[in-house]
Amino acid sequence: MRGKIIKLTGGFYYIKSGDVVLETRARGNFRHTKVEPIVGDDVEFKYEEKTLGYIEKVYPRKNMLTRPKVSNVDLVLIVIPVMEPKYNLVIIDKTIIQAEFEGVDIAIVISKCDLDAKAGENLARIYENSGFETFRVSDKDENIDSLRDFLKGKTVALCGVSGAGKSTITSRILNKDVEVGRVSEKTKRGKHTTRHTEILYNNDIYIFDTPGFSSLTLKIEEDDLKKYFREFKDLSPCKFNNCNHIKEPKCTVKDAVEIGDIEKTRYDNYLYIYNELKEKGEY
Ligand SMILES: Nc1nc2c(ncn2[C@@H]2O[C@H](COP(=O)(O)OP(=O)(O)OP(=O)(O)O)[C@@H](O)[C@H]2O)c(=O)[nH]1
Ligand SMILES: [Mg+2]
Ligand SMILES: [Zn+2]
Repeated sequence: MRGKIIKLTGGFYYIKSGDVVLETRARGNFRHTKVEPIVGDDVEFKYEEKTLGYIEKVYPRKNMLTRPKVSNVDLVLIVIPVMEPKYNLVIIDKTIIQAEFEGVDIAIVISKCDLDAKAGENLARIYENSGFETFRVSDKDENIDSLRDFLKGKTVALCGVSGAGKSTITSRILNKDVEVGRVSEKTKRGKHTTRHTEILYNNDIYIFDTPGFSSLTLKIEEDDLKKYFREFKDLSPCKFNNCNHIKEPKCTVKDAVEIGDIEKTRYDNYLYIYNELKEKGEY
């Protein structure tokens, strides 16, 4: 039988095949398939009620993300809460870099806009000006319809810290109940309510609801970092064609930051991440 892995938990794969969801044991699958099956994989499997069966083959993947570890994704939707928990734009930009590196489309959702509409507008402006489709939403149904229209026909992976509102958004988009957590009063952090990655779906949208994370290690060279900032690309060339846009003279990126054509926070994060990658390379 052919199907799609929609969940991995407690040693079982859950495989959607047509309209039914069947369980297979995760143990031993690796031996049959050579590659470790992950959520999102289209697979060929043998099913038997008594033994639960096993996966025989993983069909070629369109792509594979490392954080969350999922495959066959059309769009990474990065969720940034205006507050509770407070966003960290360095981690957001690292998440964007990782998705750009993996070659998957990206869109941005600013969540919890009911808590601070002004902050929502400011955040949205940063990412719109940097070339990303951006939505401002809240659990009061603000813009949920236009986000749903945008997601139609897509398989979407949600990314963002614990408590950002990923499960809430999934629930609103699909009109389904999804377990939602709380943000701690004391620490203002999420409680890692979603523990495993699971695909939730309706007729025409598949959403990977994923556990939140609070750090990300990039495995790229600092000299390649500039390739993953899309707003650096539309400018006329710098004086040096290997310009890293740091201290080099006649740099059009720095000029664009100066006159406000490139968002300062994005450029500052670029410098920060560049230095971090450089230091790491010096061990
Ligand atoms: N005020 C407000 N609160 C929201 C909104 N969206 C979500 N919340 C609250 O934020 C908390 C966390 O929401 P979740 O949807 O569980 O967040 P998550 O990103 O799935 O978190 P993890 O599963 O831990 O990664 C819950 O208490 C939600 O009720 C919103 O638009 N406005
Ligand atoms: Mg969740
Ligand atoms: Zn430059």
